[in-house]
Amino acid sequence: MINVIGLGYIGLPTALMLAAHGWEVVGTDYNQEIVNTLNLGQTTFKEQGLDELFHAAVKAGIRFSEDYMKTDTYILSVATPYDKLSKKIDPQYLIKAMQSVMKVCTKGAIVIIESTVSPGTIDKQIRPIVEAGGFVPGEDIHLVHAPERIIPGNMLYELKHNARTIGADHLNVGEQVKAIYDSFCVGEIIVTDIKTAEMTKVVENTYRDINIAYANELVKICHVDNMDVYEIIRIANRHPRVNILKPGPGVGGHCISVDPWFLVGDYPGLANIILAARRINDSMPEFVLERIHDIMKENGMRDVSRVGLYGLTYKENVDDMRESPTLQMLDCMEKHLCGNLVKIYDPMVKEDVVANQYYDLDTFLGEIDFLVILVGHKEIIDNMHKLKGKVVLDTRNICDLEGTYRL
Ligand code: SAJ
Repeated sequence: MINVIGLGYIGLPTALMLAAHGWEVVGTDYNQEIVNTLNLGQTTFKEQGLDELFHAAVKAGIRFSEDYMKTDTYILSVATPYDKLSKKIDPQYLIKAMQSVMKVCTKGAIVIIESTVSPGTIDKQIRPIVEAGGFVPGEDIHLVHAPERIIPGNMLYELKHNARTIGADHLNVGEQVKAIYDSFCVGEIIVTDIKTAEMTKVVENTYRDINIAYANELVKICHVDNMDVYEIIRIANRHPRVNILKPGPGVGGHCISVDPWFLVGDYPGLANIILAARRINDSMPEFVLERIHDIMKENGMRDVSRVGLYGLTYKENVDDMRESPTLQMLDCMEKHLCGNLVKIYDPMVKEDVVANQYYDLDTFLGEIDFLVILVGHKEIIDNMHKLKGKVVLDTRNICDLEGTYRL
């Protein structure tokens, strides 16, 4: 039996996938609401194909509980937030989960950590918990790091097709864990040591952050001399060895905007490009605000309440708002007392998270003259024709209406 601990964005799909592929699975979460919702037959977040997989897993016998199980295999996919001040990882949930596992597990158990951690965390913070439990790590209890790599919006496809890394102390344990993932994953599975697996995961997300920062820096450079950054990137990317990512209003989400800080925090003075990239990406929400201000001026607009921000989530077609550039923009706007005046709308977010009400697209568009597209949800792409006659600032380069402003 596999006990998957932490039923969030990663743990839930992983647990469901395992159950749908023949494993006996119990999903555990300390959050009673999540467990209750799942036990009532509903999923807890939106993701392409998740509901179908959920039903298949339920049919296959998956169970959900607040309790940890006595078994031989655990997968830990709990949140690993970072401390905004120190910019270091905060492993409190992982530590608590590990301590709870130690109370129920027996000799020979394998504990697979999927949560992203900064390099060295498992050695420094998790091994001692195994020892405190009266076990010898690597002999009685086997620690494994199998960092998740799936992208929100296309999680289930990537869970099946992406290559994976498995870090273990002993090759035979790595191979044993590989066999578990092999049951549903057709991608390559690479077995290595734990620290290499930890570092590789952080390096991947940092690479993407740096590449996006380059695109965002180009936006600012091109803006000075009125050059078309999108055309420049499009042509540059025709070079066989160039692939610049897309500029945007900033980098959000709980991964790309967080993981690079682990390297900055642990290697100050060395992680220089990484730090510069973080700063560039973090400066984008303010850059967008400056653009809004300039465009209002150019069009003789004064009334902030006729400005509408489209998109609250950190990226398109997901319902996750963590570290979202729009929320960062609203923070800056609050300082200028206009954050609660602008209209905000996001079809993926059903709760009233900011001062604004929830609108449908038509009502929202009816109340504004100036639309700022911050997230390229499918809904807005399908309804571009409704934007005719409005001033539009498109931060995602998805709108082809004449006269549209871009970054
Ligand atoms: N973004 C841009 N321009 C781009 C691509 C993204 O501005 O060209 C922005 C997005 O709008 C978003 C942020 O960057 O605000 C991050 O989005 P993303 O789609 O790049 O990545 P995440 O955070 O959804 O998922 C990443 C993935 N990592 C990599 O691609 C290296 C995923 O594979 C990881 O599993 C995930 O982080 C994670 O959990 O670590």
